Amino acid sequence: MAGNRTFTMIKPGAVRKNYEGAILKMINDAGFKIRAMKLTRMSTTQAGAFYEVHKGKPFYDNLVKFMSSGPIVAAILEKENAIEDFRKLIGATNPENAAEGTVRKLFACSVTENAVHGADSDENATREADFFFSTFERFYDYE
Ligand code: DAT
Ligand code: MG
Repeated sequence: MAGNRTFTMIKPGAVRKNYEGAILKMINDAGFKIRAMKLTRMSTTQAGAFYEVHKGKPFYDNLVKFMSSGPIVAAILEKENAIEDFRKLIGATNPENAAEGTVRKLFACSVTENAVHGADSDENATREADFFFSTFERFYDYE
C-alpha cells in the first residue's frame, strides 16, 4: 500500500454497540481519508483465512468466532505514514494497556473484543485490502 495507506475494520462488538460513527470521526479527525469502505460480514471460513497467521494460537478459535459474529466496517485509509500513525491512534492490542485517548482505550471491552483492527505492515495492508475490495470500490484519485 505504498506507505501511505492502511486497512482497518471496526469489529462486530463495536458495530453492535453503535460505535462506528464515533470511531470513524476519530479516524477523520486524525487526518485519515477514507478511500474505500463497506459494512459486511465475514463467514467463519473468511475470518479464519483473514487471521491465518494466528492459526494454532490459543485465542484463534475465539477470535474467528467473534470476528464472524456480526457485521464489520472494512475500510482503506490514506495518510502519510498510515500504518504507524493508525496503530498509534488505535492503541495496544489489550485495551488495558492502551494509552488514554486511543480508540481501543475508549471503545474496546477486552483483548478479543478490541473494537478495531489495524494492519501492521504495508504488505499486510495490501493483502487485507485485497481481501475485501475490488479496484472499482477504491477511490484513490480524489481530493
Ligand atoms: P493486533 O490486532 O493489535 O494487530 P494481533 O495481530 O496480535 O493484534 O492479534 C489479532 C487479534 O487477535 C487481536 O486484535 C485480538 C486477538 N488477540 C491477540 N492476542 C490475544 C490474546 N492474548 N488473547 C485473546 N485475543 C487475542
Ligand atoms: Mg495484527
